[in-house]
Amino acid sequence: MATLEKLSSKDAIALEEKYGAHNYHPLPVVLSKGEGVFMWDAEGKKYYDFLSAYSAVNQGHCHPRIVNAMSEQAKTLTLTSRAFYNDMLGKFEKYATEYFGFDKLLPMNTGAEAVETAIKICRKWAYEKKGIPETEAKIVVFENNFHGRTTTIISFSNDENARKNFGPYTPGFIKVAYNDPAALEEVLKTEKNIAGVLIEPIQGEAGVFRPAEGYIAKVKELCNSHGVLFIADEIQTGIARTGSLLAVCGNCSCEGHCERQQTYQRPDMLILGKALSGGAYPVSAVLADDAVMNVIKPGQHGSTFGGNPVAAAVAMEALEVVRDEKLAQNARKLGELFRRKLNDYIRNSNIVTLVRGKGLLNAIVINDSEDSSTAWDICMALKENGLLAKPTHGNIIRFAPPLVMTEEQLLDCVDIITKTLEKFES
Ligand code: IF1
Repeated sequence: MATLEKLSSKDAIALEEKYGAHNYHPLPVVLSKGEGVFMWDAEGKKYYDFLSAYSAVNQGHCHPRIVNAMSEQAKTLTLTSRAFYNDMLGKFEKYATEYFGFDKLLPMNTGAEAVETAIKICRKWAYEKKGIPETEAKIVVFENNFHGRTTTIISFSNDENARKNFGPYTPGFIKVAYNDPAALEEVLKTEKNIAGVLIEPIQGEAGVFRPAEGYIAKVKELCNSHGVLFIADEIQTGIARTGSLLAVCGNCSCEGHCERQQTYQRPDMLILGKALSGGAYPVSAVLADDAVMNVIKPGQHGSTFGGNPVAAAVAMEALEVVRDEKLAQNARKLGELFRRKLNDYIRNSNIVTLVRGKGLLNAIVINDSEDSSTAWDICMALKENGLLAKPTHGNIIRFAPPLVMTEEQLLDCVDIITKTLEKFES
């Protein structure tokens, strides 16, 4: 079988079924090409992408500038390891730290690795700067969190499917209710040896759950007053997805770092992944200031591929595209339009309960039980009608198109979605 030989959808699925581990339950569509907001299946049928690879492809599929940066760098130098310097990493670190407004960056590859990195830095900081007794540090996390799939990260998940039979679990985490400032305050007041608070500014896997206005500001304030690190996992919400560069930027929709301190809840550690590369390559990172990042010394953390020259070139270009194409502003504008149009529909709907989200990270809740197949059936029908989205939790459908979408395209998609939903009304 030649590597680039084209397979039919049926054959491609059969191969995965037979030779691949069954750790996913994909929608039965086999994609073979992507461009901007569109994807094509193996038979050439065209679809709007309404998932963006879980918000990794914010800049659109195969963005020519990102692909060009990747291929030019791939022809020149791909990997050195960190045993030696490469002439791209420092440029990326300077670019990204200025872009996000932090002193330093630590590069990794996947989101889960960056979360692990932040946990390690937080613990080390707690022992060396805060004087917490060794092995006693605790990190506060939240009910229904999703931060990845390593053994440590699933240790503090409350999704049984993600967790069960993968123990023994890593200790040192305290779970509190999300969107409940009093619960967090209580834990910070009563528990000893808390090192940090790890939070998603909007909970993605939980069904695009957006906390009350002012909640994140309160979390930051509580972290500051108790001397613990405020750690934001913006792997899914970051890089313009929610209508600002970061979800912690609040109301500000400028592209790139700015000093609008009233709405910006600056984290002590910022975790990025996914769209940091526009989906072209696995690139993740942790950003922090010197007082935190400098606890890491040579030999204490790293990765063979982290900070490789292709990743550096791709990430710089991906961030530059976000700024040049004003993707945060576009996500904000189209997100408002999308929710307005869907709310118009929902007013007279029995099948959809509500639409929620921020920017172009949205979800609808289907009026059926969590174990029903309705959301799945709707996604199958959307697929037939040329739009790809995925259910979460049985009764929620996430809608997260690439941010390079035009208003005309979005209205076309709203049309597909509402016409599809109409068929499910009772
Ligand atoms: C899968 C969800 C999205 C994340 C946050 C860290 C990571 C993720 C906030 C880890 C990853 C993914 C992974 C993907 C499904 C997906 C997801 F449905 F589970 F919640 F996006 F919505 N922090 N999210 O959302 O990043 O190691 O995967 O690079 O298939 O597990 P990763």
